Amino acid sequence: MKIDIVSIFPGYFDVLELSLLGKAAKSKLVDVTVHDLRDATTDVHKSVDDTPYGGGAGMVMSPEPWGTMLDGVLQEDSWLVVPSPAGQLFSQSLAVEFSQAPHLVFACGRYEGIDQRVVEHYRTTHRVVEVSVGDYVLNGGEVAALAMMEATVRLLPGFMGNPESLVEESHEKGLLEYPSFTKPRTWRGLDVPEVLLSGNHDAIRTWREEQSLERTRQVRPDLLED
Ligand code: 6GU
Repeated sequence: MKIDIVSIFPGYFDVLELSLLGKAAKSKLVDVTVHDLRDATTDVHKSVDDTPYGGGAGMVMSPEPWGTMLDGVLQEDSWLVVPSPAGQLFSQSLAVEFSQAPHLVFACGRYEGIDQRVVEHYRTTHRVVEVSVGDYVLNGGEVAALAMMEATVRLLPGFMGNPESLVEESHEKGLLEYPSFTKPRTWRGLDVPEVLLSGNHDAIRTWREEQSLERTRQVRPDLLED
């Protein structure tokens, strides 16, 4: 899979070298390129933003540098992902969809966002998704893009040593994951649940399903609604 990222803070993505994603890049599973939006500006100050029409606080990113940059980066089969607190909520199912895309382009805005005509324009030629990573406010799309990339790339065939661990984990079945334990059997007076030592695989599976359901009921009852 090919991923391009456009940002005014390309240094944010240096962490990709250290993380799991670095492994994926080395093994040629993904090919990530980071672009500095300021390279698409034409004025001496390399300005990328301006005051909002209609007034109000903050600055809005100008459409011109975005248009110049995205015209160069987008291919016919690219999906344009625009991180935005006003987007649809990112989810495991969207990560699965992203992992099946041939080319993802993340357009990371700062300030009060990007002039909305950029999304409107590219919607006429490409699949464009405005995505939020949760109901809280970040300063820009960079951290959100990193989270979405990590969730996506680990789903690529060949990324996981053991693909079974993908099936069992939180959210893959719409429930939270059951609790996990390892040695020692007793730690600070706390014992590992007896059933996990029983060797009875049916009993273990049933216990884990119950724990998953109970955790979800306690912490995320909204996930049980449908
Ligand atoms: Cl994608 N961007 C920003 N700026 N804030 C957010 C977000 C994205 N998702 C949640 N909050």
